[in-house]
Amino acid sequence: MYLGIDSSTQSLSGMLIDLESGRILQEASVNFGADLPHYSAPSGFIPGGSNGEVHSDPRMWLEALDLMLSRLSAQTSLATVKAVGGSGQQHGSVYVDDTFVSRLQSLDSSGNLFSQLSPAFSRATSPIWMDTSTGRQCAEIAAAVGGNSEVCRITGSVAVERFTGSQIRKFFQHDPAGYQRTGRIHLVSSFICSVMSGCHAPIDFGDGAGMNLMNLASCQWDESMMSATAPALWEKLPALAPAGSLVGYIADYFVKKHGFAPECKVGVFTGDNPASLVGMGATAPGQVVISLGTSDTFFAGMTEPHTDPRGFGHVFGNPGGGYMCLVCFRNGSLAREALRDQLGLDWQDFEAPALAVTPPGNKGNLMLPFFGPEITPRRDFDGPVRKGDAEFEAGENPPAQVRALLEGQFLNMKRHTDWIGIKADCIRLTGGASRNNGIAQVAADVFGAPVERLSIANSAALGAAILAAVTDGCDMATLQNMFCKTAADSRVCPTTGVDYSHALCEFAALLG
Ligand code: ADP
Ligand code: XUL
Repeated sequence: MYLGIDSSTQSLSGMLIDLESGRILQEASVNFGADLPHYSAPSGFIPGGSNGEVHSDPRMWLEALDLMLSRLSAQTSLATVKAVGGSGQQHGSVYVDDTFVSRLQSLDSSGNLFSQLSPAFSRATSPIWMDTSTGRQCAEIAAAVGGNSEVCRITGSVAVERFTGSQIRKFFQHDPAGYQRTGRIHLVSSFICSVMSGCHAPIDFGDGAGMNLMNLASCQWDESMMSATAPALWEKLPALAPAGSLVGYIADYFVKKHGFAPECKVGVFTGDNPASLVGMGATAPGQVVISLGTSDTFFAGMTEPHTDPRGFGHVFGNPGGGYMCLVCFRNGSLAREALRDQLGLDWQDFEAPALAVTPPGNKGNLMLPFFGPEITPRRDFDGPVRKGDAEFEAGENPPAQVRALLEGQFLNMKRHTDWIGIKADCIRLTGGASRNNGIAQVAADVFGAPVERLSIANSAALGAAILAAVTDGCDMATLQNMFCKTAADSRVCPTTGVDYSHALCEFAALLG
């Protein structure tokens, strides 16, 4: 039995897989908004941050970890779990002082994680990937290393607001004493892994590449990027290690509290997107994945690291070896939810009547589908921009609004992934919104390719569980053949005769 843990934006989930039967044994999930309402973070982050700041409370992640493991162990004994692997929302960072490891090692299993570990936080809240507040710090970092093309050459991405480097620089500038007090800066992934293993865990090359600090060619922290970011940073960053590396054995707290065996291994955790690449069986180059979670992402394995000339896409380490490309869109599920709620609809209404009564192309009604700041392209929007007939532009005609939002999201995705140069024969779809057949149909139509979904929906947690087994000596490709099967009736083919090339030009013109 292997356990995968995914700590994502809106929830923390666990998945137990069994290699003998090739099946999932159990899943458990904690939704931050619904299960932990006392953090006042209905979508997993603290609302109302100023100037684009988006933070989460790391105590919430700890409380969720205990709760998820209690739920899982109430259903299945965890005593035969041979290894734990994991993934976390990318870029988010957790700041701890020098007492962190001693606190980890003296955890009392009659208490809980969040109250015993919270005194170790040297920054009370954690900036997450939705944060767009560090434009100034990005410009300073890029200037210090000779421009964004140099940052991109070294790290695989230009200096990006949500990436950890500019967030660290902002903390150093705004709270130098807090920065000084910080002994280690973890990513969400390496933070949860540290808690599970009772020591400072390393960061893998998939998540490490999302920091603007790792040299993509050498997979080492880059001297010039670190000195452009903040002083003495090399003392505060965890080690780097390939995916599948062993970090250690599970901490005694989890043995006593949740019933793990002391010999249960803990593998290095990775980012949710690299884990999803594993869980979608897409680590080998050629297979494109679209994930429709809180963020919408488009990613694929890559042999050589070529970068996005527009500067919006990224190259990360691929847990299967080599590289992966990734483009992330901030207005994903939360934009779909905003429109759904504005129109008083539910998800079923998206499929029918909305998409059923409107034709592909939406009679020329087009939307820039941004309900807040967007990162691809990087723009601050206050709300969607509509272009079409008078009724549509006035926000009326709900079915046309729904279709315009979805077509706009996929047209924007198509436009900003053209640099990758993969013409996919078939696209694999995952994430919460992928179960919606109407949304899947719009994706197939806009990309002009069939889409399919896997029988296991939570691909990040599945990828994390597969990586746990890899840590224990299993072969990744064999496990992917076993678990990453497409669901029987999940394939959606593009509608005959539909062509979005004109709409794509119109969309690009509207975007400007
Ligand atoms: P994350 O891992 O980023 O926290 P998930 O991949 O779990 O997010 O996706 C959660 C989102 O999926 C929810 O915010 C919700 O908007 C969306 N979702 C869930 N079910 C549906 C559905 N049937 N149709 C469209 N969207 C859905
Ligand atoms: C990727 C990104 C998001 C987060 C949260 O660059 O910012 O996809 O990983 O899912």
